[in-house]
Amino acid sequence: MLQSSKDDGGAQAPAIVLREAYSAPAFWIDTVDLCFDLDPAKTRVLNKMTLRRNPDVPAQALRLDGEELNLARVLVNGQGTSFKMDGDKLVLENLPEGNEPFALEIFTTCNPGKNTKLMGLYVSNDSFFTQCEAEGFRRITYFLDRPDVMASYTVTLRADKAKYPVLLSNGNLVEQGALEDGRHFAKWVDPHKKPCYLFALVAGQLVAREQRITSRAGKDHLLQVYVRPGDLDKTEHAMNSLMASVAWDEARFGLPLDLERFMVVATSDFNMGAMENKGLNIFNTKYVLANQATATDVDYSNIESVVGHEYFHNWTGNRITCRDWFQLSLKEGLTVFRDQEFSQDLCADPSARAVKRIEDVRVLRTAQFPEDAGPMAHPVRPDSYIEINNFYTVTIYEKGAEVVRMMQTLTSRAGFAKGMTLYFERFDGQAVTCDDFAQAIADANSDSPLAALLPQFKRWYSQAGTPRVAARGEYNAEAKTYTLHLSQSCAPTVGQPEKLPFVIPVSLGLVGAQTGAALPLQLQGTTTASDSYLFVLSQASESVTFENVAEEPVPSILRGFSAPVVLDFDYSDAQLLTLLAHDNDPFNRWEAGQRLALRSATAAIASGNTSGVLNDAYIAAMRAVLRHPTLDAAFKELVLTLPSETYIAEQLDLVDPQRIHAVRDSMRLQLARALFADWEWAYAEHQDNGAYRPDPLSSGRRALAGMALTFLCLASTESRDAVWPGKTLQRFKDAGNMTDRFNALQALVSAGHAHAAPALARFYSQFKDEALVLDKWFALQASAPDRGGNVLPAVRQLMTHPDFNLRNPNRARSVIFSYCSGNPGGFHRADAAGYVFWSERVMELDATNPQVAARLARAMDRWKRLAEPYRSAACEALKRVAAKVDLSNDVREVVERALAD
Ligand code: B3K
Ligand code: ZN
Repeated sequence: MLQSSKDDGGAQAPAIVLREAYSAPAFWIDTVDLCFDLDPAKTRVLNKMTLRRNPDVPAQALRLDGEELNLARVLVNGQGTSFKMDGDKLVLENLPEGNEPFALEIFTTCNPGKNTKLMGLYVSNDSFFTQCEAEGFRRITYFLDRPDVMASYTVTLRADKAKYPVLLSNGNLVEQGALEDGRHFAKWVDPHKKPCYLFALVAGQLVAREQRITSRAGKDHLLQVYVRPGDLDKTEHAMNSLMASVAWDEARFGLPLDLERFMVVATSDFNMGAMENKGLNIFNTKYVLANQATATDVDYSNIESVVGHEYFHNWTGNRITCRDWFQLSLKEGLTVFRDQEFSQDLCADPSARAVKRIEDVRVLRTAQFPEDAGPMAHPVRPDSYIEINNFYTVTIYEKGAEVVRMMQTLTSRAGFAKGMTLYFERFDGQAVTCDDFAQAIADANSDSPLAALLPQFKRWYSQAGTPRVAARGEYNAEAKTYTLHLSQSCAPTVGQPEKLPFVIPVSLGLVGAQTGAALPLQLQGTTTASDSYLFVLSQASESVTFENVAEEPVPSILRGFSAPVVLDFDYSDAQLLTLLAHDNDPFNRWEAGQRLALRSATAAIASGNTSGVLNDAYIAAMRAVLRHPTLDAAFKELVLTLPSETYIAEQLDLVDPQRIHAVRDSMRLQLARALFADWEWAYAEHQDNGAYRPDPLSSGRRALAGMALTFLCLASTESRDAVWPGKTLQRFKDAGNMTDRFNALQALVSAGHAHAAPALARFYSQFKDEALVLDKWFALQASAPDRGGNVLPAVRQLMTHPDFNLRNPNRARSVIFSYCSGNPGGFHRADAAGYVFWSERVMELDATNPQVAARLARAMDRWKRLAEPYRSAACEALKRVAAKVDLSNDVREVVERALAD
């Protein structure tokens, strides 16, 4: 289906873009002078460029990208010229010959008020915003819309002064003033060359929190966070996060802020989280606005990492950008790695760092591993795509970050920093490739295993799929040696039937099986020992032997999750309990608990017996963790969280979502009941009465208290005991911050207690004017545990609520995605009604916003592993969507890949 051929209707099938087909642009655009007359119904754009032919490319016509534009005029060196249209492209054949620069002037209009795709120039709440990455600039003017064309921009904005008092674009404000008829203008010059995907403008009624800072080098900068009037009291945390980001990049990588003014603007209509436009980041309000009354600890921490992420793009992405979109992970993987490191470095103690690492790995495993095993599997550097927006994936972002992390592991923290310095020395101001990046890191570390194995290491960029590492241990009690045998494999993925071995850094430790002591690791043939050892697995199978191993060890393998692989080791329950109690690597300590729970879950799913799933030893171990005198509360909360339904499903060849749901529910109830007194203790012990602070320590305490409340409500509701539900309702009413309030509400909803309905009603009336809080209210109901099929009717009802708005991506996600992707027990219905709902919503959304629709379409990625009757019903729903005639390329690519053999 994916060939570029005519289909039955005679329409052109979507074109496949191939990485191998890259060729340099035939023209360079050196300068761009844009003048906007902003009007929601008809915005006029005058685009004056200087171009020159690329001498390295044979002479040819200029083919400019455009989309949904009305073309009024084209002038070359001030003269009218002939042009033609080839589909959406504007083709100019009669351009001056030779390599001299020439002027091209293009005048177009567009309709931002009708732009429901939220790509290009659009209107949100009576203000103008832009989103150009990946290919939105062509919806603003005709251009070479590709990241390797970098130009200097001057932008003049003109608009009605009363309606649009604030006029912003990239760079520095050089001039502003009044015009006739109540209009005004502002002129901006960006001192840095940039690809057009980093262009931005904003115009509207906005107010800013401002902060002046001085860099280490003594330069002054102005930081601004723009929001709607009334939201200023929610900008302090974003500003603090921005200041922390500026300081961190200077301290850790020697990368200073390169602009006099750095602006962040929030909008409530945004397709994703945020966008790193040069000097003018545009954010979803969800990742800017927070105060303790409206935002939870999780919101605070997301804001910190997204503000960091976009800021770090200023160097990794903006100063050095991607040659083409296949190199997307060059900026995204690296920048995710940087924001992860930033959040970890902000943690005061090692256990909080470990918590962040575990959270990141949880995302990787529950979202990226399934992607790697499903129909949309692609390498970190893909080889082809139909719609690039479909490739802003967890593979490009999170697996890409793991690849960069492995480079750091193989070169050391200091070595990696040296590599980054070399990368900027070589490529600052250029559009480059993933190969260029890896080469720079390796060249700066010529003695490292990365340099020795670079071509093989780069298979992480070219081969899709999650490798599996199988390990087996042998202890020789007489010789006091321990040998670990490791082998690797990787299942075929779409278009890649055979895989070659990867370079896999395996961080190792040994824990005494009897004593629980950390055993020193002394590699055979060496004389020194250390607490852990980095083994670099590069062959299909290899072994490593340690000497002077005093007692039989339990191996602690893949410490800190040193590589994005699945580890198979046939641990006994006793061994896992030893690691859970004693491993000094917190990641593997957590992992041991997850393995134990997973083992019980899969056994119960196989046998169909849902009672008494967890054994006494596991429960005792969980009690010991919960009551542990020194472990951090956030870490305890992670250990006591059972593996998610999605993660459990990933371990099975045949997935019965209802069975998984029933087993996990029963495990939760068992934990609630067996540890009832411990949960009461934990709740009492983790109350904070001081001022609210969203730091890791206090948010960990709130998270554990919230978990305790959830379990207490659950057990009490089942046994019809009114005490804890009553206390929870009181907590909900009295809470001094949104985290505690929402945790209490969630506890009542997830227990299905009668107090839930009045609490939800009260919550709504209290927060009906807070859009982001209403999103939580919608999402909580759409992801509530299903009881007798009640969630789907509730979701349909929510869609008729006066505050529901399909056009607002946050609201659509809070209801539709929360149900289809976040509520497996409610979604996978034997009567197929969940899938019918999904297909209706995908088609409905596709008509206005294909990008958001294509995200929703991904909810069915793993349909082929479903048991009957789910499998056939899912297939039918996919076919229904695929059969729609005017489907976008975005959704078509996703559903056709899902249906392909
Ligand atoms: N670079 C943007 C993502 C753009 C998505 C376009 N479909 C945000 C980020 O990763 O920082
Ligand atoms: Zn990014």
